Amino acid sequence: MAKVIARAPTNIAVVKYWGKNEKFEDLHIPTKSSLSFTVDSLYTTTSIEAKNGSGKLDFSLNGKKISGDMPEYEYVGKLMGKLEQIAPEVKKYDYTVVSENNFPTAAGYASSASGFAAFAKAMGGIFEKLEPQVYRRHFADDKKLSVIARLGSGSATRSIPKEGGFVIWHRGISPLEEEEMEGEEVSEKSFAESLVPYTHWPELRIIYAKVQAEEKKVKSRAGMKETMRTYDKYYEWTEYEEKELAPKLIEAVKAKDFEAVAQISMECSDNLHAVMEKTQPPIVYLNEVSRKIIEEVRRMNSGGAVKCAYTFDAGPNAIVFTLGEFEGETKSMLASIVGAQNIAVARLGPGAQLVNSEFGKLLR
Ligand code: 2P0
Repeated sequence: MAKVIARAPTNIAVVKYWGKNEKFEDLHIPTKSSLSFTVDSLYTTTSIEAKNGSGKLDFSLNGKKISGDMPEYEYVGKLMGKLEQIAPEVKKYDYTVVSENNFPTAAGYASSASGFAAFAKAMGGIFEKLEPQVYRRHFADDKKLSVIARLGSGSATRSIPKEGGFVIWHRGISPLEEEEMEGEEVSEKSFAESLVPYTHWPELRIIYAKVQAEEKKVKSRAGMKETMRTYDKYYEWTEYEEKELAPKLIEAVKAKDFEAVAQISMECSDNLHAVMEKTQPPIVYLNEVSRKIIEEVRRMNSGGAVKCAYTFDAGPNAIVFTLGEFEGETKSMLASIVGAQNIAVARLGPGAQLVNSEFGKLLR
C-alpha cells in the first residue's frame, strides 16, 4: 500500500492552445506550441492511495464522490485507460483519489489543468514507491510527467515543470508535414518546460475577474475541434502565432518588458476569440461585461504607459496582467465593473510538487 499527496497550480496561457493534431487527437498533441504563466495561489491538491487490486478507481472531487456515469469521471477514467496501455502494472492496484481545488470563489475559474497535473504528479509518487521501473520509464522527470499530464488534458502539461514561472508546451510533431512516427514516439515529443522560473518576475500580477460563474456553453474539447473543421484559415493563425508572436513573447518575458508582454497578450487573446467566432456556428465566449473590461484596459493604457493587459480563455472571465505598481489602479478599475468580491490577485508560482501528508492537511 502507498499514499501520496501532490499539489499543482493552474496556469494561464498567453499564446493559447486551441486545436489538436488530427492524427493524434486522443494523445492531445496540439497543432501549435503554447506559452503560459504558472499561477501561485490557485491550485489542486490530490491524494492517491493505492492498494493491491485490479485497476479500480474511487474518485472524489471537492468533497463529492464522482461515479462512473458522471461527466467529471469521463476524463479521469480515460486517463487511467491510457496509463494501463502504457504500463500494464497500473492494473495491479486499486486507487482512491481525493482531489480538491482551492480556487477562491472570486476567481471564477475552474480548470482541468491543475487537476490533471496534480493527478499525474501523485501517480508518479505512487509508482516511485510501488513500481520503480514504471516510475523511471514514465514519471521520473518533469518532461515525462508533463507527457502523462497531457494525456489527461492538454493544458495540464504546462502546470508540471517544477520551476513554474513562464512555461512552453512544445507541440512536438508538425500538424502539416507528414512524419512517419508511432504514437509513443509522437507523445514523447510533446512536453512542457520552464523557460524562466517563477522567481524571475516578482512584480508581475495576475488578476482574475469573475464575470460569470456558470458552466461554459461550449466545452473547449468540442469547440477547438469545430474551429479546425469549419474555419478555413485556421493554420494561418497557428503559423502566425508560432512564428511571429511566440518568439517575441519569449524575449519580452526574459527581458521583463511588460509593455511588449502586454501587447502580445492582448493580440493573442483577440486572435483566439476572433478564430472562435469564425467557427461555424460561431463560438462566442465573451459577453458585454468582458467587452467592458477590454475597453477599460485600453482606456487605462491610452495615457502613455502600458499598465495592464487582458487575456480571455474559453469563457467570459477576464485575467488581467499588471505590475505591482499598477495593482491598485487595475483592481479599482476591475472592481468598478465586476465588484471587489469578484477579484482575486495572484503572482507567478512553481509547478507541481509532492507535499507531505501533514502539509496536505494544512492546505485544507
Ligand atoms: C489554453 N484553453 O491554452 C487554452 C485557451 C482554452 C482556451 O487549454 O481537450 O481543457 O483537455 O486537451 O486543456 C483548454 O483546453 O483541452 C485550453 P483538452 P483543455 O489554456
